[in-house]
Amino acid sequence: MSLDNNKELLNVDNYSDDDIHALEDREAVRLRPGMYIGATTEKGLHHLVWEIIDNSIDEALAGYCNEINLTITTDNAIIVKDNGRGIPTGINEDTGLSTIETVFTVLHAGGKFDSKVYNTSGGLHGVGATVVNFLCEYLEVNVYRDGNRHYIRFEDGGKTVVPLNIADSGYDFTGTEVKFKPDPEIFKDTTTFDFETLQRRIRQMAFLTKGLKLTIKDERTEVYEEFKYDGGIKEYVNFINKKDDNHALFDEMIYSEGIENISIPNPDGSLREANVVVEIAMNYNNGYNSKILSYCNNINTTGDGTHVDGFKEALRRVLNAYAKDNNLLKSKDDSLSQADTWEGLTAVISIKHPNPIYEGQTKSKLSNSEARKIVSKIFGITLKDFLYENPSVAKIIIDKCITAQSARIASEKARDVSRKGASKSNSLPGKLTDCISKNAEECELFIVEGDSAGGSACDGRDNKTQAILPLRGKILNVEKARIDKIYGNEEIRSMITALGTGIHDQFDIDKARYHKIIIMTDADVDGSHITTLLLTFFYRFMPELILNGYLYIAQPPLYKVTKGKEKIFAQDDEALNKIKNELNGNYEITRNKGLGEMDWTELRDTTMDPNNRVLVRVEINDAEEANEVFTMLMGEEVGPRKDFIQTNAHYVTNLDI
Ligand code: 1YM
Repeated sequence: MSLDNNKELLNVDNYSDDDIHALEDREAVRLRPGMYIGATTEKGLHHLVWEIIDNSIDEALAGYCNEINLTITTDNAIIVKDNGRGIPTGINEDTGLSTIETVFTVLHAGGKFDSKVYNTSGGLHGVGATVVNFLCEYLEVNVYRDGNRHYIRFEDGGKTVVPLNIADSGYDFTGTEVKFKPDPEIFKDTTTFDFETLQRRIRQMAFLTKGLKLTIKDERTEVYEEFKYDGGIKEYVNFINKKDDNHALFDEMIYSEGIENISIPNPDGSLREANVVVEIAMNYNNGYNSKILSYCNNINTTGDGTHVDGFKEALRRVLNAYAKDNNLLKSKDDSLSQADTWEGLTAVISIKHPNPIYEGQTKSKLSNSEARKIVSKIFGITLKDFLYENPSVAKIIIDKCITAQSARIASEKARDVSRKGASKSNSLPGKLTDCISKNAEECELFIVEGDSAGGSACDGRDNKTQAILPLRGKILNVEKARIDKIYGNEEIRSMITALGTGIHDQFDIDKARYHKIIIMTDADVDGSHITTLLLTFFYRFMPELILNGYLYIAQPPLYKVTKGKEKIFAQDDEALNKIKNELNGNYEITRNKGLGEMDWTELRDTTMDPNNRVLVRVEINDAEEANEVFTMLMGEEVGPRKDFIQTNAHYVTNLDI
């Protein structure tokens, strides 16, 4: 739709500057929706819901609302309803429009109508209700206030079709209800909402806002769920722990909350005072992994950042001080390292910050330096008090840390040995067939199941940019092994050295020797198991690799069609059907189970050649989702795991590269 078309809709005699301005905003948003909601993919579609819910959450954080209801209707519209004060119904001085119409039709850059203290919006720019309206087929608002129901309706990307009016009266409650249907002309990929995506985020918001009741109803399937956690993030920690088979080392939850006042700059350069709110819950289980989920303003900071640094700093500092004071360390010099204090740790860190700054490629890492000090101080005091008030629990924690420390020291010795051993020859693992180029950006590492497929891959590769690392048999399950055993594992060691990045706290993405790491396994149960184990390893030890989009899964063709001497490979069922239609009769179809069923030229042409192959990029949008997924993947049932690896679209995206 062009601007000219819209001008026709105005009364040309008396259109005002404001009208023109509103139209320009609408055009700008509809022309480049990605700038406002990230993308017009399924993710962008769901972003619309977060924008509207955020206004309700804000009302809850302000203390006026204790229930939010989300409904997905049978025709894929969304209804969000809250029991807050209701959007004010008067006229806005600046716009001359009603406040309600202003909230939904004026782009408020710079926060003129942004009364929000904390920008809780799902990541991007907190662009709010107006952008949602501009991207919808229709949007209608019911505001219950002063006993009346105030109604307004917009259509065709935010044009007011029913002006604000009092529809009826006699209500004894207040609140806001927004119903909207995304415009399929904008959301070309899909306009179908995913129940699980919405449900997961609703549950997360319920954990992060204690006492707030959130409900979700899917009228397409008649599923209804309620979430309300009076214990807030304490219940979140228990929920995370319940998902795997570890048990808590003690019943007590360590819980810390506090507020600190800071000065933040206004747009005009002056300063204003505002509060940073900190909330942390943690405990330990008998496992080896740490699960630290972090949030800023209810947004999952998957890249962690200064709030998490402050937490880790305080944890190490206070545990060391307590251990020394109570003579619990073997020798006075053997301080616990940060990583020694993480084994079996589950923690949720949630801060509210009036002026958060995010960095990193995915803008998911908090970088405000004062957040580190504030979290470290507030949590440090709580932890110290907790340890002195619960000496028997303190002993359990310190013992756990000391065990981790011994394992670490043992593994460092093992690593030294392997380093010395390696430095005699080339420091790269012997099994690696490296590529010629040293420009990591163009280099690819294929991690291949088995020596024979490894051989074909070596023959079929482009030796300038493609390196091959064959793995023998199954790799260690890092979910179930402790750190010294992991470092001692031959297959894992050769992956670490080939990649060049180091792992854990020594990880450095800039040292990656390849920007594409491609897992290539057979399309059978063993193959998907190996893929799972590798994904788990990368997720636990090098999550940055995934966050930066370096990890891929190769997709060998599923079928081979033979007709006489001719062989044709089909990527999937769709491709197979096409081939069947083209060939008339007299062909044989076999399912391609292993990489070994192709010779090296076939492997090259179908699976390795960048011009032909299909790769799946591994993505993790949300650490909680990933934790859930990995627990499921590591379960005993092969069926769901296999389905997941082959079909899960949330977690992996298909790319034709
Ligand atoms: C389903 C979406 O938008 N609820 C909502 C929004 C507002 C208020 C209450 C509100 C805010 C204030 C005062 C205030 C908004 N008001 C505005 C603005 N639910 C939903 N509930 N009274 C009511 O912040 O002072 C923007 S959002 F700008 F009009 F104040």
